[in-house]
Amino acid sequence: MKAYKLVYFPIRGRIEPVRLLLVDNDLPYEDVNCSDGWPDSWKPKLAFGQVLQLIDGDFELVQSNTMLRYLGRKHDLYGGDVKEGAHIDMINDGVEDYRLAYVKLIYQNYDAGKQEFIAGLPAKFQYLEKLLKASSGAIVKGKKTYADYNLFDLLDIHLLLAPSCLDSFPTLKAFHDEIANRPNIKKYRSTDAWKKLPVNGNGKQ
Ligand code: 0HH
Repeated sequence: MKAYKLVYFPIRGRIEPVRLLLVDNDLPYEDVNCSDGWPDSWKPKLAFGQVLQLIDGDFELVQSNTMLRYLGRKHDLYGGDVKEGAHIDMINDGVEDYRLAYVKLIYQNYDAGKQEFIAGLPAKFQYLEKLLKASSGAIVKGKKTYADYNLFDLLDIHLLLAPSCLDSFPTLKAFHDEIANRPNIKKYRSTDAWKKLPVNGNGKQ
């Protein structure tokens, strides 16, 4: 199979869930660093002037959640019927809401807002805990979904911000542990290159 190309800055950022999906499912990809020549050589070529971008042969996509859904449809990670697909989308949209709040904290209000943000996490995570508990600890019971990787990454970056944030959420903690320990993902996350990769573009995490 031809390798996907992932165009982005050398950070985890919004591309990490896409990378994790590809890694876990043995789908080859190569990273293309857009720092060289940013913005002049890149912005005019990108549909909304922003990365990330996925290149699949002659097909180019931007928008991180669109990419996840595209890969989900292509590689059987979108549930078994329209209702399962909608359930997966619903959780992914919830993850996006929580990611936007995190991104706002990181880039706009880190020092002044961190403690209040952390204090508000249980009120958010209780919903995700309940949703996963209702499906035996998964987004869809017994199936991998594209949203697994987005939820995993969301939990992962929040654990960096607040290491005890999942202590009261055993279902979310088990979900995070299970994905972190899948062989391909464990190997990918154990490399020096991955450990050195900044989480966000401003060095905060
Ligand atoms: N809705 C889009 C999506 O989900 C949002 C994309 C987006 O915000 O795909 N793209 C940003 C880059 S992600 C962008 O293109 C934020 C990370 C910024 C890190 C930059 C520095 C890294 C240095 C190592 N931003 C550039 C722009 O808008 O001109």
